[in-house]
Amino acid sequence: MTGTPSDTRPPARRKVHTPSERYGIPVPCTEVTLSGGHEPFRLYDTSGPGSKPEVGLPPLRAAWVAERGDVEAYAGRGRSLADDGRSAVRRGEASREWRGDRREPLRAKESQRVTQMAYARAGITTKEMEFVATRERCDVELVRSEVAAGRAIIPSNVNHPESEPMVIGRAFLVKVNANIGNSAVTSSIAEEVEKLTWATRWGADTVMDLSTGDDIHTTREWIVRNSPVPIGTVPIYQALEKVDGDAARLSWEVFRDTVIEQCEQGVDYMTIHAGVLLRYVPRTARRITGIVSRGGSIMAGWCLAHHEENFLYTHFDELCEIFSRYDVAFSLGDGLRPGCTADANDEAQLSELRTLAELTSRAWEFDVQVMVEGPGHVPLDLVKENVDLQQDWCHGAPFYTLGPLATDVAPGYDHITSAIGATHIAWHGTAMLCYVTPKEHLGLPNRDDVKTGVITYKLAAHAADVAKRHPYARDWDDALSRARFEFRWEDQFNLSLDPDTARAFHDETLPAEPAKTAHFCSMCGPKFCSMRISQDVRRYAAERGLTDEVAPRAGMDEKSREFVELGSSVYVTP
Ligand code: IRN
Ligand code: FE2
Repeated sequence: MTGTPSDTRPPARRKVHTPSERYGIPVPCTEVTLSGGHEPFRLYDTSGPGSKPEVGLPPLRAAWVAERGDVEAYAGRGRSLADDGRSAVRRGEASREWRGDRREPLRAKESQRVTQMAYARAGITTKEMEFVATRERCDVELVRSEVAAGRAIIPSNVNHPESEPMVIGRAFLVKVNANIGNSAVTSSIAEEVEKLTWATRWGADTVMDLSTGDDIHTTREWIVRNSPVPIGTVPIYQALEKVDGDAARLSWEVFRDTVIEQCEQGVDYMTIHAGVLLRYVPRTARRITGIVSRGGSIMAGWCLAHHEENFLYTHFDELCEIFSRYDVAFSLGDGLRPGCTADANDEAQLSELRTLAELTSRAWEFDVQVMVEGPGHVPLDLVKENVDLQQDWCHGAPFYTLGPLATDVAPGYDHITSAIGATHIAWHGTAMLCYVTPKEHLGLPNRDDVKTGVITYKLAAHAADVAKRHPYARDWDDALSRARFEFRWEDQFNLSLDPDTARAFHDETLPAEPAKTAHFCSMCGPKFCSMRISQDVRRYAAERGLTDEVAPRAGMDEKSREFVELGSSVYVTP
């Protein structure tokens, strides 16, 4: 594995590359070397090649974008808008050489649409699609046709050549997004890059930079240049900073310029709360928790202050034009999502969803890729209805849900309350899950919270993949189960989602090296290990040429004879 200083993965896990079928593109994965003559096992890998933060990652896709011949470099506006970087300089971070914004941004040549959807619909199989098919171990035609139909997206801004393509769609592995980002109160740029690297190391498939406060532009530049996964943002947050936090002063123009600035930097998808219509706002009045979406409340505030329709809705076609020139995907925001189980699936939420469905179709007219955001807080019995309605109304566009939390009573454990809902919703067809950390509703996640959130969501996503009978998912489970049954402890650790924790827990009670090959662990001890006993049963059967089915009976008959012959009795004489 590429070595960041914090990288403690054992050498039994290493990055290898599988060449893609047609173009021979090297596609990374983690290879786990197994003991006992077992074939190595390959895991999906999101960690990227590793980078020095001040240099950034190599531009893997730059040549692919260039050779299509449909983009041009131009003098972008990002640079002039980058003056918020000055406070980073004041904080002493300028000593790190900042590469960002020196490159000229790319955009589509006049009247071209450079989206993966446009190519897919034209019958073109891009290198991005091929990369994705190799990663997912599926036919590239499945990728192309799902993207063409709008049922899957490959977020891939032409200005984020550092990203390793990935696909979001219900026909593919369920993906996990991790949110990072500083707030006005805490955390530096370097810390945010570190969180990005940390999140992708544990398997985050995309990362959203939700920075607010100072240095939004500079922070994002560092994040995009160092990110091997697609980056998402909520541009209304930065637009609000530009008008000093006064939602009423927002305008389409300020918002549009912010979006273009972020398109030029390479943001791959953007949350746009265009479904919060003026007439829907009163429908939230009787809720317990009103509007909990930040973007949603900003837009609701604007609509009420001006008594006008949401400018994201009225200017939606212009946004589509812009997105189609960079290949930025919409993540249609659920600004009216429920913030508690009592508010789930109410009229406000479903009205917005109907509008998001209308906007999905409009974006597709521009060949712009779309996913639709979903709740929030939903009791388990209402989870399936959410997916079914979204899939039906939005013509199969990928669903991207936040949790949902299945109950509201466990602050401090909301990664778990939400993973319960997330597993169900992913099983029923959600394509990507937005993680929730233990700090949800309480504070800004630190490094440990990011890891806990990612691992918790990876297991929710994987449980859904297993339930959806994704062949790769079961293979992984089976490889680990075999290792467990055969007491290949190291293999078990190395195949697990979090080898460090698995190993540490085991070593807490049995730290000695021989315990790594022992046929028991400290949970049941050597005498009561069910796996050891069933191995004995199998050995007994094999030695006597019995099938597994009759072995226990025959074994017991023999044992009982031995027992009786020894003169033992279970009866206690009175
Ligand atoms: C995902 C699904 N529904 C909401 N999300 C995410 O919530 C969204 O992508 C963003 O990362 C985060 C905050 O969104 P609001 O609160 O501005 O809606
Ligand atoms: Fe919440």
